[in-house]
Amino acid sequence: MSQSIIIQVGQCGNQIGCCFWDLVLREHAAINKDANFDEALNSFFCNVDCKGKNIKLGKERNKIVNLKARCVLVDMEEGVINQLLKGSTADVFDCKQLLTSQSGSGNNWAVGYKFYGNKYKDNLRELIRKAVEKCDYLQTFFIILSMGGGTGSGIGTFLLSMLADDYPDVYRFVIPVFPSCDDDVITSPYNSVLAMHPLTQFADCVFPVDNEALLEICNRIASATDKLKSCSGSTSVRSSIADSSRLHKIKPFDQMNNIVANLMLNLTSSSRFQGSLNVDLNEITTNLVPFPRLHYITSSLAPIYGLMDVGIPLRTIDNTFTEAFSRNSRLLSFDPDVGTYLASAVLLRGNICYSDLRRNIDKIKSKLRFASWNQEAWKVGLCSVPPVGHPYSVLTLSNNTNFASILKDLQLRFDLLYKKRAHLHHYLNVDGMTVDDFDASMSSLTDLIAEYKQVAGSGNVLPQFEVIM
Ligand SMILES: Nc1nc2c(ncn2[C@@H]2O[C@H](COP(=O)(O)OP(=O)(O)O)[C@@H](O)[C@H]2O)c(=O)[nH]1
Ligand SMILES: [Mg+2]
Repeated sequence: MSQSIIIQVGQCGNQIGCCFWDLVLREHAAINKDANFDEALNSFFCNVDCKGKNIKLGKERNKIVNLKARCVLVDMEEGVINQLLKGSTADVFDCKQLLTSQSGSGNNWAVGYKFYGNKYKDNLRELIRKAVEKCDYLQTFFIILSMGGGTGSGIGTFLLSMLADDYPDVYRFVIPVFPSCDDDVITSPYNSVLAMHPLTQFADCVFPVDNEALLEICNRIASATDKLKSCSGSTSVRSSIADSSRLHKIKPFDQMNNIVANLMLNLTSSSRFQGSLNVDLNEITTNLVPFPRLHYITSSLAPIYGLMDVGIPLRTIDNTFTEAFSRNSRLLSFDPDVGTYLASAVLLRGNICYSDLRRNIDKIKSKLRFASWNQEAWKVGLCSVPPVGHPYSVLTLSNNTNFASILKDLQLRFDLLYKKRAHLHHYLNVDGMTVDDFDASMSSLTDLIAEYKQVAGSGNVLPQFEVIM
């Protein structure tokens, strides 16, 4: 089995990454009762002896000595990573695999990309090299970041361009959190548009989520849990995230991050476990990305379980399917029904028979509009290992042209600031940052929106791509 390295950048990237490692460890602990270091673990973890030396997976099964996550932690302040190093998953992080600084990027993409990117490029390259050295067959880098801040969006996309240069044959998957309209960062439209440029140029696949959709899901989970509690006669709990956070001593973003971590868990289950119809990560790119720049894959997930919904009754496979395709399960707030599906995938986990799968796909397929030149654009994956605590799960992945609506919103919000040149001086004060960076990023975004429009309609113009001879 191949290996992946997770690069978590900035506050959001590190907090989601931490949730992912927690869930992955739980999942493997539930399955791997003998505590053997096996192929499944090897894909995301190293096994390290008491002197810190890497024990390679041999022909003989090895006992687990110390599991270390195949990851690199980057933040330009110390607080978040220091918290991770005190948390319940602290042992899984290798202290030599992190880079922090003191003052942060001040919600400014230019500080992240241009200033810190340049300052720390050798350190970053060295960290990545060390993580790569521990792999036998590295297939994918995952980068987790937020688009709205400065470090994740800036250094995260700097790293992406560096990986494209240094490891052109290794897939680059990005999980970005897009800002919502009422985002807490005023400069988030600038940061997001500037980050979109390298994301479109250098990523193989991007799986965008947004905080608006994640928060809505959390609110629904909380009110469903309340209903269950009041039905069963226990003390009623008010359905607010703040309340549930207090009750369960969780931080405000924890539940939302848990959902993103579940997306990653399901996305990577086939590369960690066996299945009758396994979909490897390279197949996702081949099947879901018909044109290189149009590589934004939206997702929905069922059952969506945060930290609160223990006790929600188990669903049948048909219910799980219906739930996965409902608007309530989308991890990005946009409407795919308005757009055209360029390709779609359903990744299932659990003991599901093929006829159940076919029946459900046929039922749903007739309701979705696919591109005329690709009516059969369905990819199906079946991983036999179910998620912990549930018999099945369904992850849907879609390349839908209405992703352009998210981009248009970003464009509008960017324009409002940019027309007045508001906040611009903070960016232009950073060495190497010019107005050209803004204009090039905006023009790349405008082109991307136009390309989605072209493939959605019957236009003859093909999306941009380079053919390397
Ligand atoms: N879902 C989620 N969003 C976050 C988290 N932390 C920050 N954000 C969002 O990310 C954006 C700010 O980025 P942040 O990651 O704090 O900046 P950075 O540290 O400079 O990369 C804002 O839109 C925040 O609402 C998190 O843990 N989870
Ligand atoms: Mg930060």
